[in-house]
Amino acid sequence: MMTLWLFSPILGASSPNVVLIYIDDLGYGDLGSYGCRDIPTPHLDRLAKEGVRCTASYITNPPCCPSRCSMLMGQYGQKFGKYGMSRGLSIPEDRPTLAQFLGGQGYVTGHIGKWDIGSRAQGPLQTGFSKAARTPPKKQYTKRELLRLSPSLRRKLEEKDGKSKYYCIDEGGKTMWLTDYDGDAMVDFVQQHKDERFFLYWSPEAVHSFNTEVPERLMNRVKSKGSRRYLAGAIASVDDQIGKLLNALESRGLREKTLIIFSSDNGANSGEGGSSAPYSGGKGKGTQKEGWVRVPTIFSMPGWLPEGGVHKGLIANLDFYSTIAGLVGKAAPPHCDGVNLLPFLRGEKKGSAHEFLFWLNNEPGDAVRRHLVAVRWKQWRLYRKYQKDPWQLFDLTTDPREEKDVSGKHPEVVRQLAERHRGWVKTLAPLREVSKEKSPAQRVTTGHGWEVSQKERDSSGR
Ligand SMILES: [Ca+2]
Repeated sequence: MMTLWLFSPILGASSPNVVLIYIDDLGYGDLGSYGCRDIPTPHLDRLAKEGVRCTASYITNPPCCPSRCSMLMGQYGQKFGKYGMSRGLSIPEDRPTLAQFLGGQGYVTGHIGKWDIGSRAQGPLQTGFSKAARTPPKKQYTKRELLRLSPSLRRKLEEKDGKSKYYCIDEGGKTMWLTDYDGDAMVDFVQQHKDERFFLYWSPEAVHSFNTEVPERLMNRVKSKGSRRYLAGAIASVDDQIGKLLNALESRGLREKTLIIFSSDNGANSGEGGSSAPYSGGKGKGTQKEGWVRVPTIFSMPGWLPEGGVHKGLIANLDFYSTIAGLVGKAAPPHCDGVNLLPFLRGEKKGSAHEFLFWLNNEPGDAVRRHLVAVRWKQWRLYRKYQKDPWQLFDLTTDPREEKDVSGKHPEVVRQLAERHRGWVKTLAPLREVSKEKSPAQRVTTGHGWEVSQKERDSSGR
């Protein structure tokens, strides 16, 4: 019966829910299901066992801000003039965001956590979300508390006038770990909307630096050594929230009606001890290598997607939009560059959703270390830092750490991929600059509970 439901048009009318979880700086090698051995993540391991793990999942527009913009638009950022960080650059208003698209399908859409999308005027409630979790007030360290901390953490906190990054104050006035607070908000959202079709987007501050506030109770659970213990503790806390979410869905009979997508906005932060294994590179000094753009990604919907599956084809975060559109039985809007991954994840279609993926991150104002021009095709990675540089070619199957440039051995592969890149560049919009006009920031207010959009208030009295 499940199979019939899956392959029939009823899918569109059956109101599947979607929860999209987008971790900040989680590396390819930092999850148990991707080979990590020192951080226990039982709930994420279970999610992988109850779903499909993608081994070639990419962020075409790293880091945080462009990654999130292209994900929410389902489109290469360069198609709307975003070629790098360009924080504050608006996202297009002439094509629907993923949240607007799902709102149009009758979904209640919620956001929790970090935003970092679009212009100051484009908060979650201005870009299609029906509601957004208010930002809880941060813990304020007293002078006496600061004195008890390690000198390096004290310095970091003093730079922020003693304001915590990862501890907040809950509604009852108690100090609480922010990631735990977010997890409770996810459960609250599921409870409030269990009888509706919903889309929930959780983008935690975790596991972005600095993680040195991580408490011993989390670090005691990991086997990691040295400074990686902090990051590992932060990842263990993310895992706790996945446990809360799975429990919230299961106890309400929603687990098989909910697609969970779990991914990261860019690759590992090696400065925090993050791992890109078996690849090299990552945030900071490693942005020229695979580890900066390749991330763990899991799709789980028991009964509707294979369990314990592995998908090796090329995918990107801009596919989430098209995949979710496919799930609700609709074609993605024409602007989308992504592919509906469902037939690939179910094994009905073989091979790669994308034959090629492209990078052109050369916004003049962005950090020089992040400039990146690249193409992925089959086992190959064609790469150069600047347009003027000669191409380098790496075979990721035999050389995952990109230590041997084989461009001289395979000139035809270089020529053909370079030609593909030139063709792709012709489809892009010109570089846009961040407007200097200072419109009022439409941020979610500090407090507790949910901020609800005007449209949502008018339409439903929720
Ligand atoms: Ca990030």
